[in-house]
Amino acid sequence: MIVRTLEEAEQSNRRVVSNGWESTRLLLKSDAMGFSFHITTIFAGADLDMHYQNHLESVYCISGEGEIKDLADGKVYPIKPGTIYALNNHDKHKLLATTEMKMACVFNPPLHGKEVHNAQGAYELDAEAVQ
Ligand code: 9YT
Repeated sequence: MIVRTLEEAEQSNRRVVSNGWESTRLLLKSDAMGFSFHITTIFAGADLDMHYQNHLESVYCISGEGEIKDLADGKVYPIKPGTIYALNNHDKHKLLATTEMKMACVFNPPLHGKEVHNAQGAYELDAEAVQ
């Protein structure tokens, strides 16, 4: 069994800070669960273009407000606490944070730990792992 707290993980190398967001990766590939699980903060005003070509991701909004735009058809969906979106088609998307947003994110396949977005807004499959 694996038991961790967000508080302790935030003090470790499981926390990654990037442009417009920070993410604490509570479960990673090395935990052998078949997915990774992260608590991510999107900073207020962030405008992120992403395209997870190598991963499926689902994102549940815990707090804060914003919107997600499907860049394939231009549809915009509001995000508020209780909203989940799933990028089941590796959907190219834009995430806008009206306020700071706390999100619970699940990735399949699981992340290694150090991933940040490449020029296409994707994560590479062979990123550096953390312990
Ligand atoms: C919602 C989203 O994709 N934010 C970017 C960070 C990502 N969720 C992560 O690495 O935890």
